[in-house]
Amino acid sequence: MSKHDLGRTLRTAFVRANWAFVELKKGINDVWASFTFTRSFVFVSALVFILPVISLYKSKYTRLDKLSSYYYGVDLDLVAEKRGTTNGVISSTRQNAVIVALVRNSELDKMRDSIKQFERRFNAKFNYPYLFFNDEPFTDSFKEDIKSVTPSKLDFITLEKEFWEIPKNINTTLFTEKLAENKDRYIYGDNVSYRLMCRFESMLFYNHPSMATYEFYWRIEPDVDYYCNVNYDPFSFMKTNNYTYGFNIALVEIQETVPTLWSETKAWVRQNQHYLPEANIASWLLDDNGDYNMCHFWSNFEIVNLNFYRSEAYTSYVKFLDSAHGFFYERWGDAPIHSLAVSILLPKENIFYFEDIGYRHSTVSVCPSNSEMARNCACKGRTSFHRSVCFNNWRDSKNISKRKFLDSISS
Ligand SMILES: Nc1nc2c(ncn2[C@@H]2O[C@H](COP(=O)(O)OP(=O)(O)OP(=O)(O)O)[C@@H](O)[C@H]2O)c(=O)[nH]1
Ligand SMILES: [Mg+2]
Repeated sequence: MSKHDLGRTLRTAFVRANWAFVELKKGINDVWASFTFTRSFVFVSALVFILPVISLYKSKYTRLDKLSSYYYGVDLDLVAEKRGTTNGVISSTRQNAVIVALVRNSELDKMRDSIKQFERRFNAKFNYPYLFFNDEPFTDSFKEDIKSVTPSKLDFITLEKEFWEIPKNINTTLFTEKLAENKDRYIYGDNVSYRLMCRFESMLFYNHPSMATYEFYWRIEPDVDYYCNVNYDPFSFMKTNNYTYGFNIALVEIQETVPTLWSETKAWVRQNQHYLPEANIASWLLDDNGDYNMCHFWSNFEIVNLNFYRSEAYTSYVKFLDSAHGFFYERWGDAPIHSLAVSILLPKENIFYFEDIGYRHSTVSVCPSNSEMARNCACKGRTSFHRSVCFNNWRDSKNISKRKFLDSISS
């Protein structure tokens, strides 16, 4: 219906309603009844005019949500408004940032799907470059296929041996025994490449020469979903607000994979107290006895200022862990290691929870619980992991002083 037709219909409706009102009122003689009739009439008329306006307002978002699968983003970005950027206007300040995936050739289809969603939801508006790591050379078809879904700059890196090898000081016999022992105890219990992946993600990737020029990175993986339009630049947002680490899911690690991670971490802290800030947010990772409660930021999604990983403190921590051999004799994951380091070496103010970036990995998905944010997302009907014990720990946690932290881990 054109604006002109709509105006004419409304005028006609108004004249007819007026006529009906006058005619009906003629039949009412009692003054009080006449007053009540007038009041009811005004009320009903108001509803008749207001309801369509409300529904138009609501359907605007529903329509936009549907349309957003065809267009890159929505016009009105409520999250960006919250974040202090103006409506749909994309900040011109680009960061030195890169999207990074470690991936196998065999995961091409799933990687392509992740990139397609990532482009549609975010990167088509910003064109940040991608960097793909692999322990084997990428096939031509992998490269061509990925090129076909994004115009952004792409780097395909075959990892040199030093980024993907079992260190010389790992005792082969003991390692074989440990793999056999852990085979049925937990997922990837005897998987060697999974351990190399965790070591690479914990302590190597950010120092690869191909990463040297980048200050920020956003980790992506094959077989993930991005539910929300991200119409602002999270890298700029982090830079402006002095955030070092960004996450969107927090959950519990399998205890059997990290039996000595906490005792090694405590040993490092005791020897390296000079690296600790005056206050940190380790409280969310500690139980009542000062032991590690297994919570962690799920690192398959993370947006990080790489200066943190490249810092003297973090480097010292992961080298210490590496020399304790837990990547191999146990199965330490990069998620608990990143989380322990970030939470011990930073206060809460430097860590950001990206509630607005709805996401799925494996069987766990998150959607904004904030209804304004959810309007940017195709999340309807999905269950969300927001209420996990670990997330609640994080939400309710407060910084503790360096002294209190050291006291709490002294036993
Ligand atoms: N090139 C390469 N990539 C790997 C290897 N192992 C894991 N990856 C990648 O590293 C990332 C994490 O590995 P996943 O197997 O997904 O590990 P996960 O997320 O802990 O486990 P899932 O819950 O099973 O997904 C993914 O992007 C994988 O594609 C490997 O041996 N070679
Ligand atoms: Mg995965």
